[in-house]
Amino acid sequence: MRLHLVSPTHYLPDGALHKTTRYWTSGITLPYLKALTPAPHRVDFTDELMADLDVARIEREADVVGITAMGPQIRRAYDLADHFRARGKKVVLGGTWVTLAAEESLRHADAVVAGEAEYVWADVLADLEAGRSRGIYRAERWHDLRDLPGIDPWSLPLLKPDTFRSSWLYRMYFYWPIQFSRGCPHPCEYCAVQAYYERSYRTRPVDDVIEDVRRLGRLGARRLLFLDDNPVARPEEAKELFRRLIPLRVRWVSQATINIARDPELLDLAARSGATVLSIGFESLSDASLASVSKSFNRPSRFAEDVRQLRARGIQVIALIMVGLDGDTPESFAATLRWLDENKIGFLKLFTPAPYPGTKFHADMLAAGRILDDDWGRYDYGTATVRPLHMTPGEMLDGFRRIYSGFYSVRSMLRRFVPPSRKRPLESMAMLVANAKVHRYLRRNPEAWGTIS
Ligand code: B12
Ligand code: SF4
Repeated sequence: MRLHLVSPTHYLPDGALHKTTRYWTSGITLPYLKALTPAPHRVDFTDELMADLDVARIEREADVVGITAMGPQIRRAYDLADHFRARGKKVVLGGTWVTLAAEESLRHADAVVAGEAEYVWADVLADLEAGRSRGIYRAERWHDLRDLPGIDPWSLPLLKPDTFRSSWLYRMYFYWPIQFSRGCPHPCEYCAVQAYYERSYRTRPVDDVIEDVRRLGRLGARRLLFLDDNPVARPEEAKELFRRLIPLRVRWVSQATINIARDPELLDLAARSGATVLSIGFESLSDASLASVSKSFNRPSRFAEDVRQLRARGIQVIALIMVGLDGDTPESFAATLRWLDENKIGFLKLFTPAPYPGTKFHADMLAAGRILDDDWGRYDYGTATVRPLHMTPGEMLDGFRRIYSGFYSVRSMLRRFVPPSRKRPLESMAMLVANAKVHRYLRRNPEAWGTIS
């Protein structure tokens, strides 16, 4: 059969499709599914974020359309699924959102892959080819992550291969995705990752990851992005990886919990192995807010020292902060902005609480009658989708915009980047440039607060 795999983009408020011409990294879902697809099926794919979907060609050539989706993209995913099914294509949906809303997704598809595809994808395709479907396919066990099929790195959907070969600037800009672990053992109630993986956690054999890094190195790729949600959940395994990375002289960025800053050996190894930027889910400076979503392990009283430890090793911090949780009041916003400034946070992503389906947070908010909007297309982290406890939705959004515009103001940038970090001044400059770009982007696109990535 001929397959076309799609990662949709999301709709803008005016109904147009969000597009970009350049992106600094790429997910691997589509090339990875291609690598997983057994012969003799043939696979093409499109990431709609940067490329337009050739709908007429897919209608003409494809037998099966496979669609993944994250967050608000799900609305476009359902629209595309309905469109292609109406034209006689077999449609399969999969990915995090679909897994946690499998019954709903099946209303738009011939088959749904709930959870990992490794053990079920071949069966799905065999069934569709034979003209049948079991509906929702769910593997009986997690994959052990050994010997994962290798993707064709040049086919990464958001990479510009020619530009990578010809431009040193682009080589500094693009981070090649790799994966060390899947899942997360923590209980944060709003988090789709722990819900999808049922709080399980696995790492790949370090040898396999190192082989991926060497392979990328042979292409000239020295800047890497871990797609992991929490690569340090098992510190001893992470330390082994970091030790093995040191001689390879790469630079890497990742998400991680703040726990990385509380284990000096782990943090030293991370820095020595090339960690330059870490996205950390601080979520809130309020203990009550953190407790309300079961993230008390974060402990705000330690944050300033944690950030100091990271910065002392030349690691820039991207802070992920939720605005309007149950311990927050309208007074929380100014305090949050002050903290971000004082601790010289490198980059900021704010999130209004978004009750993603399948999470405990969603069930709780539904039971409490606090869900304000059930249009999935608006679950973009910049919309009031739940009623906050100690402020109005309007006050929450106002605070959200105030923190963002304060943080990306020229005054805050000067406070945070002058004088530049003496460790890794180049990375510090790159972060300043990223701040300046957001500053400009938000001035030109005042509606885009919810979509900074
Ligand atoms: C890279 C990435 C991005 C990149 C994507 C770039 C691109 N287009 O390539 C960027 C930064 C742009 C991004 C953006 C967002 N992202 Co994102 N992203 C990821 C990340 C880190 C890795 C994805 C990946 O490549 N995984 C590796 C592959 C192999 O795993 P996988 O996708 O899960 O696929 C496996 C299975 O799920 C299954 N599968 C998946 N899709 C399909 C489809 C079919 C047909 C089949 C059969 C199987 C299948 O098969 C695979 C093998 O088992 C994930 C977290 C993660 N660890 O996965 C978050 C994640 C997917 N993102 C998420 C979110 C919420 C977002 C945003 C909404 C955040 C925001 N700031 O607004 C935006 C959405 C964009 C938008 N506004 O429209 C959530 C999704 C939650 C949910 N319930 O939908 C995740 C899980 C992160 C999280 N911590 O919650 N993201
Ligand atoms: S630590 Fe991060 S990835 Fe893990 S459950 Fe909490 S929010 Fe999710």
